[in-house]
Amino acid sequence: MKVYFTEEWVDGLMIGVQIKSVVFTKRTKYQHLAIYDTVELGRMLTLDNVIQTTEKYEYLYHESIAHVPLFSHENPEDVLIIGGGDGGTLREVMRHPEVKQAVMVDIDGDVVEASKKYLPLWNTGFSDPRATVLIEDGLKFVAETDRKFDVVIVDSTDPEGPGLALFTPEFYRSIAAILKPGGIMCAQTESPLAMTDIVREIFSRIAKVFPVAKLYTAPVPSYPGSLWSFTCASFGPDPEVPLRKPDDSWKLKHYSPEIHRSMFVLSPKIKRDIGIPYQ
Ligand code: SPD
Repeated sequence: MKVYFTEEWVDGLMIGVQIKSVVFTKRTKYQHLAIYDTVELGRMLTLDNVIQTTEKYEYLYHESIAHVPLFSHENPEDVLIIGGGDGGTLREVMRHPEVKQAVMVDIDGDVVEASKKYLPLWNTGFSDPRATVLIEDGLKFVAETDRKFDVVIVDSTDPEGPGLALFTPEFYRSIAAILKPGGIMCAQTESPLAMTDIVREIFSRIAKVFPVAKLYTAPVPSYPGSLWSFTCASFGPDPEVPLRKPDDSWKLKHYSPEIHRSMFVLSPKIKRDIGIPYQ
């Protein structure tokens, strides 16, 4: 018998992923966590029945959310990741030799522990001596910390449940306050094809706080719409321009300086739908 995990992407449209086995499940303090082995997507982590990361496609998301802000910053020594409990973003951040300290703040310690144990492809950054993992509320951390960062990456869940607070104007204002001069924020900002109204609202909130706010996209076939957006924002630096390039030894699968620039090229429809004010 074939067993499928299903996720309703939008009203009237569902994705089904055939499951080989259930690796781990837990109702944590915040959400329902599940890790599966699947027929087509390899290992897969879901939270509240929403696919967060899959072995087959995780590189598209994590290389895009990490390397765009890091390569467009002059010297990213101090990096903050809010969310990112599976470890994929931390893994990509730790590839950069410029990074002296990376702090990852995730609200759900169970997600971090399960990822360390069951997601070997994602978890290599956790053991890097430059990395510190804090199990705390990201909204509270950015509002209260005295530390300043060169790059802040918001690798959140969708704007529902525990993730909702990480899309508020208050949160973006707190991030603006903890960026060093020349700093860059990068947030995952949902699907411009499947969730147009939500992306439009999130982008407008970010653009009200930061004078430079640029949306870019990457294909992520396991997420609604199969095209995902990220928004980089700053008080000066242009996130479209890569200042360095990855070492060949990193063996990246998606990111390159050419892809970096191309990710900011948006279709006329996406620009119109989201209200992108630049060419
Ligand atoms: N619809 C799911 C969006 C998930 C975005 N965050 C994924 C976290 C991967 N590190």
